[in-house]
Amino acid sequence: MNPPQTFQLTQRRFIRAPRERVFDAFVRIEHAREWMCPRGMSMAQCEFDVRVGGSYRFTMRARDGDQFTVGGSYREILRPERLTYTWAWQGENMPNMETLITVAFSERDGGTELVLTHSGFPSAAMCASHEDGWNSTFNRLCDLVDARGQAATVTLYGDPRSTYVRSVRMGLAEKGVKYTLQPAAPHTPEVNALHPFGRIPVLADGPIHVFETSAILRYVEEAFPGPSLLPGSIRERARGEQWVSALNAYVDGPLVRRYVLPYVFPKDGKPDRATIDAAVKEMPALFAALDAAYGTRNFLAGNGPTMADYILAPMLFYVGFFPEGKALIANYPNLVRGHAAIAERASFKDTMPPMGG
Ligand SMILES: N[C@@H](CCC(=O)N[C@@H](CS)C(=O)NCC(=O)O)C(=O)O
Repeated sequence: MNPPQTFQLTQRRFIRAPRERVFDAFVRIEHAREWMCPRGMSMAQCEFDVRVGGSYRFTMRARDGDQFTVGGSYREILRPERLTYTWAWQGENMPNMETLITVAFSERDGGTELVLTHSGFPSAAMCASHEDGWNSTFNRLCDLVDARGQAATVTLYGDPRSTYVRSVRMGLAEKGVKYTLQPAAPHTPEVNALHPFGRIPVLADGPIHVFETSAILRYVEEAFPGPSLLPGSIRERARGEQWVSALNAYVDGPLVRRYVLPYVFPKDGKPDRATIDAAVKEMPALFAALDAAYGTRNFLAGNGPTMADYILAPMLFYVGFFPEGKALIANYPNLVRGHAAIAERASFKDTMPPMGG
């Protein structure tokens, strides 16, 4: 009888750190507990007996308290070239299977090329379900051993003059996430390859790509520790979500696409007056809605700045540069006060778009 078919995944990562350092990150418990689980999780408990035949076991804990325990035994320990160990999820609701992991470490371009082979999955779906977990886990390994830390894995593609790019930059700054800003214009081959509609921003976290500002900010919120980008209560989170959606659907169009952009990119040397004038007519109702949303607070939702504020602030910043927008905003004191509160923050000041040119 033929043995049952099994499936395997292979991942390659170039890591800017010496091979010994990368190898040790797998076998030294004090290093492993810093990275050996996907982003947004922590190592709750960890035991390593690193010798051939020795066993290991560790528990990953998600933010919501869910725990996942994995264990196995070491088959081969060849520092710094190769490590082989078994991997089995434990607990009642986990798949009952023992898989095998081989990690090969080779020196390349002053760093290490790591090749992970995770084999023995009983189904293609089970195999595929481990892909993102390893991607995210290796991002953390890079954060730990690459001298550039998170900036080695987190890249934001976009133009720093874009309102939405700035919103993400503000969220990253508020969260304390280091990143590389990769200048990229909409609808270029580079962006089209990452975003099906060719828009900016796109966030890359190693091989993981996320597009759409609100999705990116959510990813940043859940993947990284640091101050929350969301309000604390269910009601306020819904309020924040409501404003994120409304800003994208009803506010960005008239304020940015049909008011700011015709000034910034005049057609035939002249701003398109008809489009601008029509957008100006929409402004009082928009500003009144936002003013009411602020009420006596300085934020659109909750008691501190959140995603909705990071999406609105870059839009208002540009509107205030042009005469009609500037004059109209001044009639809405809560809006003025709320914007002034965000404009005070380092995340706003440090992401000023380059002007002119
Ligand atoms: N809904 C998208 C909007 C992104 C967007 O429109 N970005 C602008 C730059 S601020 C862009 O890529 N514009 C190109 C275009 O409109 O085709 C998001 O939330 O990220």
